[in-house]
Amino acid sequence: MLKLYGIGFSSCTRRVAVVCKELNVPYELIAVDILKGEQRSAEHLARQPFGVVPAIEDDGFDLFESRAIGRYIVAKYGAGTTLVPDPKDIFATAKFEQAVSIENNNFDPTASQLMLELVIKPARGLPLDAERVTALRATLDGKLDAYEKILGKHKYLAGDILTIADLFHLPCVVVVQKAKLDLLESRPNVARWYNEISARPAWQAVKDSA
Ligand SMILES: N[C@@H](CCC(=O)N[C@@H](CS)C(=O)NCC(=O)O)C(=O)O
Repeated sequence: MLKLYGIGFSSCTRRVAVVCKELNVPYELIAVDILKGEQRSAEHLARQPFGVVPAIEDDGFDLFESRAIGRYIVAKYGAGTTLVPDPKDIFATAKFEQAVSIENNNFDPTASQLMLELVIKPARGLPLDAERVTALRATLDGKLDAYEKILGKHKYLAGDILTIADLFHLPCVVVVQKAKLDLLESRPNVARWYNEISARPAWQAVKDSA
């Protein structure tokens, strides 16, 4: 069975878990507790040299970086699905690559910092930095204006078909929603997209823990 090294509450671990659930790929979650610093153990650094989670081992094949793992899982176990476009369709593939880059460059850097302030710091008993939350919120506000335009043209980020680029947002976008920053609700197309992707059974299965 695919071994997923990470921790249930981590957004990056759940980014992999949601793809597994979409495709009914069973996995064994092997705890690397980032609150205890286990990500920096020699054992984990051998599988993830940057000292973060997640990493996988699948039938002797090792991989780290949550988005690369998601794409590997679709390539290996998702034949016939549309979670990644057929590489022969160069236009759909180009739009998909665009969507993956949008998430990685325009959403995650801010949303994951909000996650740090709103989830990780409280879990470590540290106070959140309210000024930083306000600044991050303002940055994300601008980025989501662009999302609203894109999602006004088509249902999902890469077109009218759901791809893993949409799913990659889930762990952090849910934190944004829970934080009641009024960033999603105030934008009808973003709200529609968020409501649809977050209601998927795959996400419901891992929303609390991978
Ligand atoms: N780009 C990496 C980011 C991994 C990452 O930042 N993981 C976080 C948890 S979501 C982590 O391990 N944090 C612990 C630390 O930074 O010490 C990926 O997507 O796999």
